[in-house]
Amino acid sequence: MDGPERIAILGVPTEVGTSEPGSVMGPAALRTAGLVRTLRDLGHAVADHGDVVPDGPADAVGRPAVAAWTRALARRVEAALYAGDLPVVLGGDHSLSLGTVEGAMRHCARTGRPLFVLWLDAHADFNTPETSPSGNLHGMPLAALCGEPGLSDLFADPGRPALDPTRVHLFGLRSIDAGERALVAARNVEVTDMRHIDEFGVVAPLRRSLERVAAASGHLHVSFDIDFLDPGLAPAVGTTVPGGATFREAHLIMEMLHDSGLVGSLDVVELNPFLDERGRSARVLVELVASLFGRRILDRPTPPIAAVPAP
Ligand code: 6HN
Ligand code: MN
Ligand code: MN
Ligand code: MN
Repeated sequence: MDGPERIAILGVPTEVGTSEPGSVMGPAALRTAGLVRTLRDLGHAVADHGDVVPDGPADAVGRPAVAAWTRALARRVEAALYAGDLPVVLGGDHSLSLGTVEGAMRHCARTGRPLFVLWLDAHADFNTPETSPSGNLHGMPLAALCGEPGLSDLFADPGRPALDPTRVHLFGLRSIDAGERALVAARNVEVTDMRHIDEFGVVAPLRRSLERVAAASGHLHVSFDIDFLDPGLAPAVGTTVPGGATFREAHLIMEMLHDSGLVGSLDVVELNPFLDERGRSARVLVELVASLFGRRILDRPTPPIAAVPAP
């Protein structure tokens, strides 16, 4: 992202991955809060492609429904990237990232660029059907993408190559279930938890991650779960966890992501407008997405990585 982008907006009104209804309204709320207009005002060429339609019967539930969304969205994201667009996917619960990341993986397989995933979330979303306490699929997308057993039926091709878990960075983690915790450690997923952020801030861990992506000429997919933010700032989510990111932390992350020029695709997920207070969570998300796409206070670019002390 080093100038005006061609942005493809894709709405994914689904809540089949969660037991709390309401995130089906997420894409509409983000549009109502002015996401498209805001990105256009920043000078980008924005095409709103409307809402994705899942493959298969409209009344599917459970895993077949998640699989239907995954298939449809993966195709749409792959096509957008192939066309040179930067897909911005509006959710919808976090199970939709199965489709976004799968689409980005197929694109990266074609271009030969490695895919890196920055997962801004209170949760790890690395449960399997074995480890999940809730059975909700929005708690499992990363495990499925990384090829953990019991989830391959969610993809069009059950033999698809797995996402490399060592290229996944969990950022903002503060709620993790026992089984997924063991799995995250065993797979060497990179984790910046809230304690780390409290002790060292967001800059050092994010810079190191971005340096790694840059050195590999990678495609960075950012998956932004609204519960990464503190519930006092963004209450509109069914899985709030206290002690989330402040506006200033999140804002700085977005500015750094913009300046990196590395973001190739974005999900904004888990907004549940039914739980919002006069639209404020949706508006906060629009502000943050604007910063990721180049809104800035002054023209002060991110200083070089050398300014951050090594660990
Ligand atoms: N999310 N770990 C819990 C579960 O049910 O597996 C919560 C998952 C939250 C999902 O953040 O998208
Ligand atoms: Mn560019
Ligand atoms: Mn979450
Ligand atoms: Mn999540």
